[in-house]
Amino acid sequence: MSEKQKFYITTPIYYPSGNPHIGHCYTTLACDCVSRMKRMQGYDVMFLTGTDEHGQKIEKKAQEAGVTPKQYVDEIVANFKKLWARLGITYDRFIRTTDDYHVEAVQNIFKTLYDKGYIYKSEYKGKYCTPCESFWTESQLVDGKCPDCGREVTDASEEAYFFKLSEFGPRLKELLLDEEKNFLNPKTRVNEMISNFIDPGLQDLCVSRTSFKWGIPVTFDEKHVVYVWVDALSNYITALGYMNDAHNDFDKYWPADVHVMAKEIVRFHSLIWPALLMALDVPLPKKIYGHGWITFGGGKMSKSSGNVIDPFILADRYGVDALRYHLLREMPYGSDCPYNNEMMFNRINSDLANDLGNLVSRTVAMAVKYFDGTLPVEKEFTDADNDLLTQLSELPSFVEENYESFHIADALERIFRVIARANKYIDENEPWVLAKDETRKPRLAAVLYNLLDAVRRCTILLSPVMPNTAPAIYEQIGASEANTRWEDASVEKMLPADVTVKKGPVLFPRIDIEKELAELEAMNKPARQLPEEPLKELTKFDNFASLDLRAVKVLSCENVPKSDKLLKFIVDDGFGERQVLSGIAKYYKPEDLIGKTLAMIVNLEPRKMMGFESNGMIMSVRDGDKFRVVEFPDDIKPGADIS
Ligand code: ME8
Repeated sequence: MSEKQKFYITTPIYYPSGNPHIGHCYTTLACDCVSRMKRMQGYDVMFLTGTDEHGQKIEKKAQEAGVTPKQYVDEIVANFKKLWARLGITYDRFIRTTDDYHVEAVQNIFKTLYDKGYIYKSEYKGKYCTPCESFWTESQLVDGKCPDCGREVTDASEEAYFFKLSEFGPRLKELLLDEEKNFLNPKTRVNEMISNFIDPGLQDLCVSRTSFKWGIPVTFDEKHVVYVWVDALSNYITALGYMNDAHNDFDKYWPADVHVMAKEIVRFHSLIWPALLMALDVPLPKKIYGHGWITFGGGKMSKSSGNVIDPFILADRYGVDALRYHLLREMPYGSDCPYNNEMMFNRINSDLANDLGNLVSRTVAMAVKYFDGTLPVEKEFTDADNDLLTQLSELPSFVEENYESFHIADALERIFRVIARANKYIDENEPWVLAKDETRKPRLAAVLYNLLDAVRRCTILLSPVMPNTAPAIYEQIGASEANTRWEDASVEKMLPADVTVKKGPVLFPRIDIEKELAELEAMNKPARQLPEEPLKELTKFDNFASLDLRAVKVLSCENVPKSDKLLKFIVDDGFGERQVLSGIAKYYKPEDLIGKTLAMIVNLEPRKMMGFESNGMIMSVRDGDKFRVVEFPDDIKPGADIS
């Protein structure tokens, strides 16, 4: 390449509403793999990642934590950066949407769209929950009620700015259907976008909010903040200096070569984002890739399911490259993939320890054993080498195409097929038999040389995925910088004819699966909770006998107004109905307790709480920092005494 070609690749900017997990790792690793390959190919790469820090959700989380939104995100952003450093992510730029230059640029973008007539002021109509101060759409409601608190909602409207998304339907459809551009991948997502969104008719998009503060203010109407997706999507150009002075490489890197993300946000990237760019008269990104999800036990990740999936722990225990390899190898193109530790251990044992690790250690060990580590120059190559060599020569272009189009798992699968072929080549050629016959030494040297060169070529292609392992392998097989550039994977017999190998540590120790699973599970168990109070002093039986403990049935249960602690019950105690209060509103929804049979002290003196009389006490048991009611099976009759 005379002048370096540029390559601009982005991950989504992640919400720092919680710490990063394995799902965030996948996208970032996929982008890292492609960036590393492109750099090796001589491209001038800009790999952008970052964090999307505004919005109501983060405002709320910060409030709950008792800190400012900025304090809240600062801590989590630091964890994202720490994780990317731990995983060897080679991003070139990290954007935070709270960075001043981004804020200024988004304000400029919003104003430009307003001045051009693409943004206009109107009324936002929706369902409003007054206590939550939230607008909901019809489809977000649960049983017609607020999805957050379950209360009634009312029709309401508020002043808001709208983006004329509806104007862009035809141009967006043309873009998505353009075979040559091949804009949105995988192809299946094109149909989804067209039939679910474009064909039914795109609605104008509400692009400002007044119900919360944590966002970028609209400069010409300060009670509004910019809708978080307009703020977020703009990062891909503001990070390069679009409408700001902090950077100066917009002309150099834009349009992006590829935006990478998971499927749930493809809609924002393939409809709203191009429409915003069209309105701004900015060229469109070249490609969008929406991969599937890493799923955890059929959906949500769960600490109690025995799946330690803290990426820091996995990287520390099994190595960064093993984790990188596993995630990239397992995720099929465009579809979902479950994560569990056992799958990872099997993958490490079979591919990395058995196939790759053994190939390297056996080959190096034989070169040491039969030739003291340095191969003789005289070699006898034969037709028996051809199959391995053909497979090796077909490999680089396949891997390049598949990495670049994010069929990373397919590329890795193919590399490991060739590694398996090399292992078979050892068995076919039986070096241990050749070694017994002095006249076969040139053949033995050729076999070992072919193996070392196969390892060299495969390792180059693996290096974007396993950047720490590659140099360790090069050292063992006597490869150097001069024969491990990207293009060297396509060149046969590049190792010196008298190559010298060097035994090294085991690349991937085998994992004792049962033992590891047990250890991870033990790490997951919460430490035993010590009782908060010491045991009380001994007491007389009569004291206990004076308490009237009964099973009671809950007839009704509701929240006490203005109290976030108390629930008000009407219970059947077997003799009649009574009202009782209990401070367990944080742990139960009232409706979940109705009909249950609970344990209660029924002869406590009445007591008033928040204006209501409580006649007795419902018994609960501590569960960590929560309380759970003591329940009996349904067939226990109300009034049954507890002794
Ligand atoms: O959506 N499997 O941020 P986010 C695979 N701020 N990928 C996963 C994943 C999983 N289980 N979980 C997360 C946002 N991801 C917006 C983006 S961009 C202008 C604004 C990855 O923190 C995947 O890339 O919810 C997904 O699209 C992204 O994290 C969502 O991150």
